[in-house]
Amino acid sequence: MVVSKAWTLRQHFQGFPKASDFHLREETLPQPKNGQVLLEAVFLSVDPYMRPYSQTMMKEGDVMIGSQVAKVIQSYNLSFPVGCHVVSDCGWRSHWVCDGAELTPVLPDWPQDIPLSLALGAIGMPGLTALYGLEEVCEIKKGETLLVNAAAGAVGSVVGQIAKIKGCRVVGCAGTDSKVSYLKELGFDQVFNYKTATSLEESLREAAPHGYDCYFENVGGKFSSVVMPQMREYGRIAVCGSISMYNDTTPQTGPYVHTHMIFKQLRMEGFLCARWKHKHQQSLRRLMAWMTEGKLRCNEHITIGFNNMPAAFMGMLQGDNTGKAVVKV
Ligand SMILES: NC(=O)c1ccc[n+]([C@@H]2O[C@H](COP(=O)([O-])OP(=O)(O)OC[C@H]3O[C@@H](n4cnc5c(N)ncnc54)[C@H](OP(=O)(O)O)[C@@H]3O)[C@@H](O)[C@H]2O)c1
Ligand SMILES: *[C@@H]1O[C@H](CO)[C@@H](O)[C@H](O)[C@H]1NC(C)=O
Ligand SMILES: CC(=O)N[C@H]1CO[C@H](CO)[C@@H](O)[C@@H]1O
Repeated sequence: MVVSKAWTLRQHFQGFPKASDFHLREETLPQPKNGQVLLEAVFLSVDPYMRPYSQTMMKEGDVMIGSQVAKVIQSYNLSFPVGCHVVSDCGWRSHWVCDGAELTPVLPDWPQDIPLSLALGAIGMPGLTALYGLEEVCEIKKGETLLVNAAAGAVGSVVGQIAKIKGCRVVGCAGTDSKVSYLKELGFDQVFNYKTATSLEESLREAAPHGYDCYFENVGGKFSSVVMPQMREYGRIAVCGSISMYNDTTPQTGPYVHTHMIFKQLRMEGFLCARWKHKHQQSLRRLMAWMTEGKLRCNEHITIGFNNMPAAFMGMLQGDNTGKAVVKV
C-alpha cells in the first residue's frame, strides 16, 4: 500500500490566491490491478489556467488540477514498464494508480541531454500552444510584425522564438529588466518592461511604428485595449490567455474593440491547445527538432519540493518565473 500526498482546494480563491486556500492531505492508494500502473511524480506543472479553472470547474475539497511527468514504479501493463516516464493529468499528487489509457508516454526517443521537465514546457502543452497560436490562429507569414506579452513565460518565450524562425519581426514585453535582457538574448527584436514604461502606448508605437500584423495575447484587460488601435489592416489576434483578469473579483469593462475590428478588418480568435490534439505527436517532434538544433532555447524556473506547490503556483502568477515554472519533487 502506498500513501500519496495531494494538494486540495480548501476554499475557492478570492482575488489573489493565499496559502490558506490550499490543503495538503494524505490518501492511501489501492493496489494497482491488471492493466494499471503506480506512478510517482517527478516534475509537476504550475500553470495560469489553474486559477480560472478552479473557479468554474472545481468544488472545494477537490484535488488541484494539473499535469506532471511521472515515473512508473509498479506496472501491470506491458505498454508502461517500470522505470518509464509518462505525462499524466492526475493533478497535484505525489503518487497515483491509473489505467494505461489515461497516460501519454514522453516522446520515445527523448534525448538524454534534454531535461524531462520540458515535457511540461517547450516540448509539451505550452510549446504546442505557442505553435498552434502562431500557425493555426495567426497564420503568421514571413516578414510580418508580431507582438507577444507575458513574453518571458512558458508560452511567450516559445512564441517569440518560433516567430523568429519563421522570419518575422518580434516585439515582446515582460515585467522585469532581467526578463527583458533574457528575451534579447533569445533574439527578440524589441523588448520592453511594461511595468516601468511611462506609456505603454508609446512603447508599443516606438517598437513597431507601422503597427502589428499579429498579436499573441496572453494578458487581456487594459493591455489589450492599448494594443487594438495599433493593429494593422487585416491583423490577426490569437487570444491565448488573459492572466491580468484571472483573479478579478469584479469583471473589468471596456473600452470595447468593435470599431478597431471593423475599420482595420481584424480577426480575433480564442483557442485552446487541445483543438489540435490529432497533431500533437508530430508537433512535439517539430519542437524537439528545433530544440536539438539549438534554434529553440528555454529556461525553467524550478521550485524544489512537493510541499512548495502552492508557493510555486502563486509565485508564477505574480511573475517570479523566467521561462516555465515547474516543481521538482
Ligand atoms: N489557450 C491555451 O490553450 C493556453 C495554454 C497555455 C497557456 N495559456 C495562457 O497563456 C498565458 C501564459 O501562460 P504560461 O503558462 O506561459 O505562463 P507564464 O507566462 O510562464 O507565467 C505567467 C506570467 O504572466 C505574467 N503576468 C502575471 N500577471 C500579469 C499581468 N497582470 N499583466 C501582464 N503579465 C502578467 C508574469 O510575467 P511578467 O513578469 O512579465 O508580468 C508571469 O510570469 C496565460 O494567460 C495562460 O492562461 C493558454
Ligand atoms: C495498457 O495501456 C494501454 C494504453 O496504452 C491500454 O490500451 C491497455 O488496455 C492497457 N493494457 C491492459 C492489459 O489493460
Ligand atoms: C484583485 C487582485 O488580487 N488582483 C491581482 C491579481 O494578480 C495580479 C498578479 O497576477 C496582480 O497584479 C493584481 O493586483
